[in-house]
Amino acid sequence: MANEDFFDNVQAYGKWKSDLVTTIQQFQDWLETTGLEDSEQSLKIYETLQTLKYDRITLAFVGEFSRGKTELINAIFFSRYKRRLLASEAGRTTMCPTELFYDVDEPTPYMRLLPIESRLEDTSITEHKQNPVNWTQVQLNINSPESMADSFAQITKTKQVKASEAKRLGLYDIITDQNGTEVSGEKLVEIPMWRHALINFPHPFLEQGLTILDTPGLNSLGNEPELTINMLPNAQAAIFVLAADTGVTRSDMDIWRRHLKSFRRNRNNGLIVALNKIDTLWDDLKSEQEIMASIQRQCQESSKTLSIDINRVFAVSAQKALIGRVKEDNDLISKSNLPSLEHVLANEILPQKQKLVRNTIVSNIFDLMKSSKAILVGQFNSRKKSIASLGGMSGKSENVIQKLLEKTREEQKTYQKNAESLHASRQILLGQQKRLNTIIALDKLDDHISKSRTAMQGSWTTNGMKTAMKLLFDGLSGTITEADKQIELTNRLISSIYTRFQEENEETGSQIKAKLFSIASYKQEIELLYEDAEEYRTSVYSTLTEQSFVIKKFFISLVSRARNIYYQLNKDSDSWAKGALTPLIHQVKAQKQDLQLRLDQLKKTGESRDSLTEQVNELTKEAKMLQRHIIDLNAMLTIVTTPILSAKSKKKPGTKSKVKQ
Ligand SMILES: Nc1nc2c(ncn2[C@@H]2O[C@H](COP(=O)(O)OP(=O)(O)OP(=O)(O)O)[C@@H](O)[C@H]2O)c(=O)[nH]1
Ligand SMILES: [Mg+2]
Repeated sequence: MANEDFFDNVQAYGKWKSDLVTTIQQFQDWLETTGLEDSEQSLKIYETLQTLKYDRITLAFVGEFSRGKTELINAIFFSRYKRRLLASEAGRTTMCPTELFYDVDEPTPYMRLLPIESRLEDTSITEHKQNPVNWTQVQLNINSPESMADSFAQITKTKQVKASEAKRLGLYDIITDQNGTEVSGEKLVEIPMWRHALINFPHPFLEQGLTILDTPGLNSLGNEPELTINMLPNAQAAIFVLAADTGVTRSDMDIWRRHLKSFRRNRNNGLIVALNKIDTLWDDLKSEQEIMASIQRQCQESSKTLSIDINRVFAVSAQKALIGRVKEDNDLISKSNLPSLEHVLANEILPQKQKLVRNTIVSNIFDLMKSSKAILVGQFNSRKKSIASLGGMSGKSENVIQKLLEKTREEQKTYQKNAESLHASRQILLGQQKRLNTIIALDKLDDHISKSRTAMQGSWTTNGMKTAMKLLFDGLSGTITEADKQIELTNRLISSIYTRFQEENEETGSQIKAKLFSIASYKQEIELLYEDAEEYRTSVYSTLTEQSFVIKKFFISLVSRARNIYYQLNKDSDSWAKGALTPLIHQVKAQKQDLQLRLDQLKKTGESRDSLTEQVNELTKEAKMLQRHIIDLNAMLTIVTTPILSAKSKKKPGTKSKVKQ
């Protein structure tokens, strides 16, 4: 009994992505063939393809040490290696946060380890990731599970350093002996060897865009603010691991409160609780019912203590599931109950995120396709009309044709006026976008950052940090309010341009809708960041006395997430403003071609009626070709709008697969 559901779902997502990439590439070729290609569209297509290529779903395993997080990862993802791949032992085992993923730009498997000493620098882990030279690289031999397990053992490595050094690294505040007396700075203490581990590994799940984040227990979590401020809030799903033999302890609650806040705030979306080690409750002297009842009781207690729906709590045994899968013992796997956790992961947790990705990508590409389709349909209709009118023209006098020519020239003048006014509107719009760019420029953010940094100079203390944070967030919300006003103006301008266009072009105009921009989601992101930061700030001071170090790290993580939000806002608003009038510009271009075509025909007819049949033939050929292009585009539209077929939907009898095979 393998974890088929989970596997199928991740596979289905991967297949959906690769079909979509193929279709988007076909669309790019199609645009070239039909002559509709332009640089803005190409850029949007390129960005969408990049988003798909680098899209990742992060599933984090969080919990106090020794609850079985790593054992769960081994059982869910790596049982096919028929051994325990990642080290899982009694006591503290995983010494640094570990990300397992597939690096699309670097197919050779590797493990990169960031030395613990890097904590002394003002560089965030996110920044370090861009620069492999700062990491110690270990090649992985994926054909030998033994050698891989050996390499992965690095993650558990510690080393002995003087207490003063550990303190300098911010890993301990006051170091005391068993009697509670402060130890001398010369005494040797044990610290993790690495600060962070990256494992690039061609596992089918990881290749489909899944990242697994294994985290160490409480102390290490608190020591690396970047985990709380950046990595965990950015994960799409998390499994909080408890153990049946300990119940919910105070430190479990601490982690739940401090590190899973982003999920809890979101009505526990994407969050699952694993009550692990239920095998410790198995007892040959008790009946099956008694054991079940005691497990059920523990689940209920945990659900109540954590205020999470009981359906989100899964009593499992990671260890027995792993043994069961290694030994192919289906009864044991089933008794471990891991398949039911995997089922929810596969059919509810992952699809939530997949839907989000799908909605953004599909809406981008769908709009481009619809706008192109409208143009081709317009061209097709105009050919049809021309064919009909040419048919009636054979008996017409020179005079009538002359009149028609004049009428078309009049239309051409109106078109010219429309085109000029659209061009002028575009210039105004670009001017407004420039103003928005100035308001939200990254340099401006850097200004706020440096002001708040200055406010802290020399006082990396609780109060210093409080003032600095206030300065930073006041600056950020001021900018957002200013940007909001500017966006409102631009939205109004765009709406009025579209309304005018629709009034002037009754036939085609009504099919195109203006796309407006909203800053609400970025504003919310900033607010969430503030909440996370406040929570971290107030909680960390009660546990650490060596504050300046953690505050520094905390500030760096905070700034890094704020910069990401700003960067995204800049990128999205720019791409929106640049593309806001594209559908209208396309329509106008199509009108121009149409008018020119009609003029040419009338001229030819005026010169000789004999050319009529030839013209009709030519137009019929063109209409057929346009029809073929439209049919091809319709097929692409169908693929783009096809839902991702989950394991569940695939298994329904009689369901027809819509995904292109
Ligand atoms: N009986 C039993 N033991 C388990 C189970 N899962 C894990 N363990 C054991 O518990 C110990 C800790 O497991 P780990 O997977 O290392 O725990 P962890 O949560 O990753 O701990 P850290 O890495 O230190 O944060 C190991 O000895 C595991 O074999 C289980 O389901 N049942
Ligand atoms: Mg572990």
